[in-house]
Amino acid sequence: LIKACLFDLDGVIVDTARFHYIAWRQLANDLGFDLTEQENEQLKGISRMESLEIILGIGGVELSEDEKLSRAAEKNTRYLALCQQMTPDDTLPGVRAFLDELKVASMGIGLGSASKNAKIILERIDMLSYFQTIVDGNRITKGKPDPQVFLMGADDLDTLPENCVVFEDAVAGIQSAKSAGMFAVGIGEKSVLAEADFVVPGFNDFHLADLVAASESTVQ
Ligand code: G16
Ligand code: MG
Repeated sequence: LIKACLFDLDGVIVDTARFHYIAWRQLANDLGFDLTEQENEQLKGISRMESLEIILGIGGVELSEDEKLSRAAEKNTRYLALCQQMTPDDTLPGVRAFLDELKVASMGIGLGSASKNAKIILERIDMLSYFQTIVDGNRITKGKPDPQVFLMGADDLDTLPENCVVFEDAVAGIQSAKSAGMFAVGIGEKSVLAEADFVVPGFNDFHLADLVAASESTVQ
């Protein structure tokens, strides 16, 4: 029985993933190498400092701890400048309608994001009021694929993990949802999100009835 839905932010509610990529790629370029779109895929859902470590590994570059902090801060400044262009129209197609359906059905609604900028972004796209709880990068101590982010969300909503559904676009996020014991809906491509219980390309033409049908037909 589904009682609550927990949403990832980047790539699920809003397409900030492309801004993260632009800002990380610029950082890589500044250090003298490139970051491909495919390499960027492994950064999705991963915290800022962990992402930086992965990128430095790709480029074979070593930095001091101070330099890492200042490069990460620089990346975030660039990222937030790009996010300034966003408006409520940048909410991904079908998301608002789906959340309206959940509200009508009295479902719990929570956010589970690795981002420290989650609230700023939700405000920009005028979506903050939908969420009864926000678990973001400022609250968690263990990032995805650890289940902490979604377990905290379920707890905030007084809902058992088995009654929660997670919507995720990242491999690490699907793993996090599955280790939390939740039904995981992948947003994106089946080939990438193979560990999800169910995959849809997006929320367009996706309704609560489709979710219920999918969760009932999947043996967990
Ligand atoms: C997001 C992105 C990641 C990003 C992380 C931290 O997670 O997918 O690429 O590195 O947040 O973001 P920030 O630098 O804003 O704190 P999610 O979980 O919302 O997909
Ligand atoms: Mg994401």
